[in-house]
Amino acid sequence: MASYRALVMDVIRRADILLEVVDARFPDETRNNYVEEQIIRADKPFIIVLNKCDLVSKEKLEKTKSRFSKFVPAVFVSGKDRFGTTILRHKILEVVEASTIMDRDILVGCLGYPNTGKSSVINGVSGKHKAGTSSISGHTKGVQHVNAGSRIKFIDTPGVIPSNEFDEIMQGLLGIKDATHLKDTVGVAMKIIEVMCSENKAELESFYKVDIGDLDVYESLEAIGKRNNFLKKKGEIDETRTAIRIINDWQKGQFVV
Ligand SMILES: Nc1nc2c(ncn2[C@@H]2O[C@H](COP(=O)(O)OP(=O)(O)OP(=O)(O)O)[C@@H](O)[C@H]2O)c(=O)[nH]1
Ligand SMILES: [Mg+2]
Repeated sequence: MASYRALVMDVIRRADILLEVVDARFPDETRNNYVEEQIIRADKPFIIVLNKCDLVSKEKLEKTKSRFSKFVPAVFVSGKDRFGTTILRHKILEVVEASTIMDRDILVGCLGYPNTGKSSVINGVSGKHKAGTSSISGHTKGVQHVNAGSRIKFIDTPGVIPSNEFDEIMQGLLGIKDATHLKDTVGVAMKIIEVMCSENKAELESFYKVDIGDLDVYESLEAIGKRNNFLKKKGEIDETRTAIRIINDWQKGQFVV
């Protein structure tokens, strides 16, 4: 815990501007109060980067962006598709008032929970795969500098904010733990179904070619298992196998919420 705080403080101290990278599907949950307070206290500017915007409908993104923008500049991007990265580059230069830093590169610190896509955002803005990324969280080990050209230099950090702040279900939803590391796979899969049924049921139905209609969450999981022919010896549905499939599909980014 102490080392996480020390690392956050060190990056804030060195950077001219901070990016707080959040998962656009869970923007409130993946903002971090402690980090924001420290940035404000250090009197450094920051931008909230709503990453993974390819997995969220345009309407929801716009709503979140305008809600956040009342207090802090917010930009939505997809590090994966390199969407919004030019806007982010311009925003960085605009917010930091580049004209006041004439004699050196602008240092941009990137902070956020594990797996929110910090390294992917840096790569998206740099236009190159300079920062290592992985679907397994904890990929970025130490602090790394990435030169993005045109006077921007990023400080990439490991997912330093402790992910144990999240319960297991949320760790599954955020891809902090993959299916092999989750104990309650059925619980996580049921939460994914619940989220999809409230946000975009049609996508879930068409992806698995099932008709969910009025089924409850568990019955929906069973319907998906049945459709995939995930059966045990006696013909009952293999709920664990079904749950793992749903978690893998979710974490691969198959569903837009
Ligand atoms: N769909 C989608 N997936 C993304 C996006 N950005 C990152 N990812 C995926 O999210 C996972 C984590 O991306 P990283 O860039 O390694 O995330 P990070 O925050 O640097 O992770 P750590 O260094 O482990 O903390 C990878 O599987 C990426 O492919 C995005 O914009 N859209
Ligand atoms: Mg990383």
